[in-house]
Amino acid sequence: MRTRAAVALAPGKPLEVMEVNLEGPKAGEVLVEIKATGLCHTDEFTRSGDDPEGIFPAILGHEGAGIVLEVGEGVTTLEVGDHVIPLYTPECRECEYCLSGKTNLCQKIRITQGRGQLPDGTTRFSMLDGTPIHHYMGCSTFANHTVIPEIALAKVRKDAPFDKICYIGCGVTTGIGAVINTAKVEIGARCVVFGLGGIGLNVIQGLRMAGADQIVGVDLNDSKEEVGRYFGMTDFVNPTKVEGDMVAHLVELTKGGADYTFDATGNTKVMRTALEAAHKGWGESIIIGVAAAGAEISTRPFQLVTGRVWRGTAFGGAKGRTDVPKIVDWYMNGKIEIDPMITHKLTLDQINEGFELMHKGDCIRAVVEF
Ligand code: NAD
Ligand code: DAO
Ligand code: ZN
Ligand code: ZN
Repeated sequence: MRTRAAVALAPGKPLEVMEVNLEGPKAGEVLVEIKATGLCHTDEFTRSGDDPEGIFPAILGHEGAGIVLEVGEGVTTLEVGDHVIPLYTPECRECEYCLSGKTNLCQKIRITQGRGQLPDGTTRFSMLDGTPIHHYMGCSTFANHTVIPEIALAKVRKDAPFDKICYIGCGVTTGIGAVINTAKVEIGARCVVFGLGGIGLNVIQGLRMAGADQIVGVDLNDSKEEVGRYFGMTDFVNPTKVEGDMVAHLVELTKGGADYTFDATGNTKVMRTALEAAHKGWGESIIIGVAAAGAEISTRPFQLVTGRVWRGTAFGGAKGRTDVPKIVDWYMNGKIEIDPMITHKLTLDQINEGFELMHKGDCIRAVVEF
């Protein structure tokens, strides 16, 4: 078949919206009509050419929602008409990682996914002249139709709006999951969140849901205070306005250090501040932000010797096929909010405007609707 897609032809270039060929699903694969997709910083990281592992040409996008149009041979858990959210972290439920009970990093299709291919080592997308187009994070949601392995699709309820639940495919789950699955925050905790963007605001609403007593938000941009407080932030700190040492300021504000801190900036200096603002003896700091290629983190080892813990989280530690449908229920039942975070809606033809919006302070999430 043919479908319309925004194709990343070369690093650093705007995406080009065009017709592409799409082969039908092979064994274990599913053809999905994408109804909406969010634009995430990881797409921009690859589009811009900053990602040294970026492969071109490719159809980017990993934060989508859509409908199953066709299933390949052997697919048993999905049928035509099901509503689905693609998962860049699949859940096969049979690999060593899935069975460990210790991680969400399913490795079943890891190697081919990293090469921009489906599990049989080929692509389903190609240009009209036959040149293969790579898949991206196993999802490629910047296309009206895409083919995705069955193990990388979460089946969700049919009454949930695509233009909101697509955000659960990355930002919402990453932020809330970092609180619930990775940090396992307890009622009454004191917490600090660095970076009040599309991820950090979801950390904040996760902390409110977990029953944290103090939720300090830190951002360079004062305009983030209002939206942070809306989602449950109790204190706001702009580091440019703090006189003296930022760690000392946060330790005093949290009465001895935070039980949990979260980096949602991707800045390695912020990651160090986050670790050192955690409470002596038990404070845990969770790295969510993806730092620039080749960047390294540092602190004095004595920070860890004296009981602080550094952890990282991918996709909020969520096992997608199991957890994503529950998060969709939380949204539909009013337990979490998504609508105020979808600040911009675009058509596929406007997708490059979405990447420009991302660099402006007033955009939390831009969503393309097909
Ligand atoms: P965003 O740009 O929407 O938000 C970042 C926020 O951090 C902005 O509000 C910005 O003003 C603030 N900020 C920047 N530098 C700061 C500093 N030095 N001190 C305080 N605040 C600062 O980005 P986002 O979409 O929220 O993503 C945040 C990070 O999470 C990115 O690095 C992204 O790649 C990463 N991410 C990780 C995962 C994962 O699974 N671990 C998933 C998705 C995104
Ligand atoms: O299993 O080695 C692996 C790869 C897991 C990829 C997880 C990526 C999470 C961070 C990227 C940001 C997502 C938008
Ligand atoms: Zn993302
Ligand atoms: Zn697995």
